[in-house]
Parts: sequence; structure tokens; C-alpha cells
Amino acid sequence: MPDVIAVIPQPAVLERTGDAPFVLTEATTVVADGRPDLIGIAVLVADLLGRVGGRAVEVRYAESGASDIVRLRLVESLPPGDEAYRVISRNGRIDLEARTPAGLVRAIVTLRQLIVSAPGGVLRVPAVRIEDSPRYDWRGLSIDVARHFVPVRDLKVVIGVMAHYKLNVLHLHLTDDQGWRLHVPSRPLLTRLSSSTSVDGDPGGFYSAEDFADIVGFGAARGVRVVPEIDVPGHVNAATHAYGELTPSGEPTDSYTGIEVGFSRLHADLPATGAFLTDVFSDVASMTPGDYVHIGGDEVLTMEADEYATLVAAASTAVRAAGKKVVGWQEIAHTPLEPGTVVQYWDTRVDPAPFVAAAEAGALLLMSPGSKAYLDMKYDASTELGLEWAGHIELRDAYDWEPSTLIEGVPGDAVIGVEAAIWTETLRDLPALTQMLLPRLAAIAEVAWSAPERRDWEDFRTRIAQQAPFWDRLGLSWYASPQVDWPQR
Ligand code: TNX
Repeated sequence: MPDVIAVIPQPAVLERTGDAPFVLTEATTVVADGRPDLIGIAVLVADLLGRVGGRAVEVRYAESGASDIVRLRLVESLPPGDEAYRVISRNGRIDLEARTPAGLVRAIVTLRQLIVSAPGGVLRVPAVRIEDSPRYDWRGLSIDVARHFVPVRDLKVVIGVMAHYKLNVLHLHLTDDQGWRLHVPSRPLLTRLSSSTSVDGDPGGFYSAEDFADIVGFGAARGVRVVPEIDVPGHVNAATHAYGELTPSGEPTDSYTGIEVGFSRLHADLPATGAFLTDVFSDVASMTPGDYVHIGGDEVLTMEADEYATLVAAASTAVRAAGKKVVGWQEIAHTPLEPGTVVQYWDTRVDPAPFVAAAEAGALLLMSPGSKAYLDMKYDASTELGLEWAGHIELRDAYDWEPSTLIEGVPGDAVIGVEAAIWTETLRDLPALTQMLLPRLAAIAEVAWSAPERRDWEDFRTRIAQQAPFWDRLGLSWYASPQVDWPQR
């Protein structure tokens, strides 16, 4: 029987070449050109093969024989885009090729998923030719670290899982009514007074500037960029608790540990508000190497449209003045937007007209439909954790949807990508997070990466089953969806 091939997301081209499989042995070495930008990648692949095989794998920076090697190379002859890559396994060697180091990271993950353990503890890679590149440039996961804090070490586990499914954007929802999770140098009271709380009185926490740089760097090494979100002008109770000058009475609000939404707000006519937005967004922008900063903008239920538009414009201006592009939740589509602004669609219960108009005016749409991509929704009525406002989301629901036609009337080329979201009102630790993410995050990743004609539920069902041993090996908690025939544990 040929070895199983179960790559997720499904590559654009995957062919068996009919050669003998590559076998990982004591002689296996990684070979790369000695360019500085390839050394880190070569070490990453050697480390990965070493961990899978249980022995150290050497890296060489010059050709060393024709077989028993995993060779990394930068080449030009590939489909367009930074993330395009090729994996060729034949005649006892593996060639990983890409145009950029980011593409090589994608190739390495594919290689990781191709390794099968054959009887006798032999590790092998079937003889294949894979040529691949993503459908969408933005393939994200948004994590709410405000309702419950996610410590750096847990976040790194999540980033590792994201990279394994070729997701490339980690959106951090850093602030909300219940807590402020990023130290902002110009506004030290935010974390001093508002980081220790969480939903239900659970412990809080925050990221120092060093922690944040650590997260950004850990992501960058795995091809995952960070988009920080500071949610304004609603969801701001942590801010008004720290800075009383942001409230009409001048008095700080009480801290909040419930899960209602929509009650807190900034005030456009208070003199402190403009300075607050400028200080916070310029500091956050300067801590962020990526192109985007998210200004929130969701669920402001106690404000007139004009004041809302004024505050969205003030936040956007501060972000752009700091050299970054703006992302906001779908409600910002009701305000005038600069072309290139990213509107994140989440609530599918509303009229599509404003999104069509925004797209026509040059906005880009990021697809996070609550009923498909909100991974804090319960799988079914018996799921212990999670919420239900957008319905239940079984694995197939997360898989079977098409981003380009989701909003009627929005042209497909206005869609910049797909982002899953996980809100943490009910999720207080890493096992709770991964129980909701796995397996659904892999489904969303395939929606975002693979061309529609390469996607097929029946085929995905069989491939996802092969992922279970990998999650188990990492000790991750996951949901055994009844829609999949999981291997015996
Ligand atoms: C809606 S989605 C929210 C969040 C909640 C989430 C729970 C969005 C932009 N706002 O404040 O945490 O539902 O699923």
C-alpha cells in the first residue's frame, strides 16, 4: 500500500512521482546555501527533522552528495508571491524550493506533514512533486486575549499550530472592557490599573514591550505576522477605568468582569480623548513591524452615528500618521473610509449594502463570518464551552463555505482574505482554546489557502483524520468531531 499523503491545506499541485520514498536515516543532512537569511530556516528544518526522528540532524552549507539530503534553495521559477514553494522528493533526496525564506517556511511545514512512520519505526516521505501557493494573502486567526489573558508560552503554542496550517496573520484583540493586555509606554496606567482583571474574576495579565517583541519575533520566524487590535470607541471599560479623564464626570469607571457588550464608550467632545487615541495608536504602531493596526470599532450601542464616525476617523488618522494601514470590524463600513482600509466582516445577520458600497469605494474585505469562522461557537448543543449566538459550528460548517461570494454584491477581488476568530469569554486556558481550534482551524486554513476547485469535504475528512496523532504528540486537547473517522487512539 502506498504511504498516505494528507497535506492540509490541500496544495495546488501534488503528484506522486512513482520513485522510492525518501527514508530519514542517521546520514540525513540538511543542505543550504550559506546565506544569512537561509541559516535560520535550515536550522528550523534540521530541528524539526531531529525532533521527529529523535536524533540530531546536521546542517551543511555546501553540497554534500546527492542522496540522504534535504536541500533548501531560493529559486525564481515559481508561481508569483512570497509564499509560493515546491517540494520534490525523489531518488533519496528532498528539494525544498521557494522564491523567499517565507516560502521555504511553507515548504518545511508541508514536508513535516508528508512524513509517515512506517512499520519498524522507519520514517519516510513519499516520492512526490508539490507545487503550491496560497489563494489569499491574509489567512488569519484573531485571539481575544482581553476577556481571558493568554500567556506568551500558550500563545506560542497557538502560533505553532497556525504555522502548521500555513496561516500567516495573528490578530491580537488586546483590549476590551475586562482588561488591557499590552503595556503602552505613553499611558502606563492602562496596564498598571486595568490588566489584573478578567471575565468571572479570573486572574489577568499583560504583555510587556519585550513580551510583545518576543511574540512578533516568534511569529516572524514561522511566517506569521502580528496585527494588534486596540478596540475603540466601544469595548473601552479597561481604558476608562485607568483614565478617568476619558469619562464625562472625570471619574474612572469601575472594573468589569461580566460578559455583556456595548455599554462602554469614548466621548468625542472630551479634550482627553484625542490625545489618548494619538498616544495609544502611535505607540502600538511603533511596536509593530507589520503593515496593519486594528482599531476595533465593533458593537458601539450607545452612540450616535456622527460621533462614532468622528472617533473612527480620529483612530484611523493616528494609525495612518504612524505609517500603518487601518483594519476595523465591519461597523466601520458605515463611516467614510480611505481606500485600502480593511473591513472585517463578522455579523452575517445584517444588510450587505454598506459593504458593497465600501468595496466600491476601495475598501478591502476580510471574511470572518460568525456562523463559519467564529471558533468560540459551540460545535453542537452538547459542547461544554463556548457561545451560541452565531449558531453551532461543526467541522463541516467551518469547511464548506466560499469567501468570494459570501457577501452578495461584493466583487471577489475586494476580498483580501479569511480570518478565524476565537473569543475567550468562556475559554480560560490553553486546553480550552485548542479544544475549540482543533480541528476547525485547519478547515478555515484550507478555505483561505486552497483554490475552490481543490477543496472537497470528503477528501478533507480523510486528511484531517491523519492530523490527530500530531495533536496528540504535542499534547494538545482537540475535539473528536463525529463527522470524521478518527484513527484508534
Ligand atoms: C461579538 S465579533 C464580539 C465580541 C464577542 C463575540 C463573542 C465582534 C467584533 N464582537 O465582543 O466576544 O461576539 O462571540
